[in-house]
Amino acid sequence: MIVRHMSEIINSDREVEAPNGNWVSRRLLLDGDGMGFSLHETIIRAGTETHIWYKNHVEAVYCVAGRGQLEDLETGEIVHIEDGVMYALDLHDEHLLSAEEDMRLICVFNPPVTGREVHDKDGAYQPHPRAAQWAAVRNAS
Ligand code: 9YT
Repeated sequence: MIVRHMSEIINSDREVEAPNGNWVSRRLLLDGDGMGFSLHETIIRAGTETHIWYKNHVEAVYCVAGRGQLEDLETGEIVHIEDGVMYALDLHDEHLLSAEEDMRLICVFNPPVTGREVHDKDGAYQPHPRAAQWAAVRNAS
């Protein structure tokens, strides 16, 4: 069993700050933990807007505090985010994520994030080293 407290994550290698300061990600579970997903608590800072396009991952996000919105850049759909809202980027949906208040989000990635990934110029994380294997698993389900 793996047991961790957030106090062990903060100020460790598992705490990753966006270079533009828009968010901080506290990575409770990573690829090396062998769970098949990574589990993060992310704080999206109030007043920020972030372009995100996870071409190489799927992500589920559950908001437990704060308020903001997501704009789907393909469909134009606006999703209002607050405590209790979950969204899943099952189609690698390109979007803008903005926060009116600091938002506390619980995020799950597959393939798992491996360490200290931050967004590239397109808003993506680099592919997992065994991305093809993970794609085969997802396609089989
Ligand atoms: C919601 C979202 O994807 N925010 C960006 C950071 C990401 N959740 C992470 O790496 O924790």
